[in-house]
Amino acid sequence: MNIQLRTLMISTVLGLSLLLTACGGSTSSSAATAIPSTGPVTLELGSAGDNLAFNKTALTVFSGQQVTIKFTDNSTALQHNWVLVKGGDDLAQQVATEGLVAGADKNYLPTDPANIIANTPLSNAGQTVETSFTAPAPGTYTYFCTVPGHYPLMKGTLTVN
Ligand SMILES: [Cu+2]
Repeated sequence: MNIQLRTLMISTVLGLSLLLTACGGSTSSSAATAIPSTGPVTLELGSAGDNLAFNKTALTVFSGQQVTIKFTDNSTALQHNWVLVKGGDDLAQQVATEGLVAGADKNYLPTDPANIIANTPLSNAGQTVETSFTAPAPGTYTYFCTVPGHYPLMKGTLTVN
């Protein structure tokens, strides 16, 4: 094969691949937004001592990821829980009010769990409680404590990428 023919073949192949790259724009952008393959994750947080606050107010996971939350009640006398709702602060306020109406017998959780993605049981002082769930669609979600008077002080944001 002479050099001229080789050069011609190489430039033809290069030209073709450039053409394919240009046409493949939509393909490469959808690949960039694909869900990363990530394994199960355990996230630990607690109450900020005796304060009505979590010691972590921001958590991040990937959509579709299997998530376990371990919540430790670092207070000396307070009950808490960790509740994740399918929305932001407005929905958290609604669920907190419904939980207050439901009362301690229902762990301060609404009878209808439609707005709740996950929740731990109530914790007593010094106790660690947990819950597992599959991370929902990308977005931001409020987690908070439904023990009366703790919301809106005791809350945080779960970011799902
Ligand atoms: Cu609380």
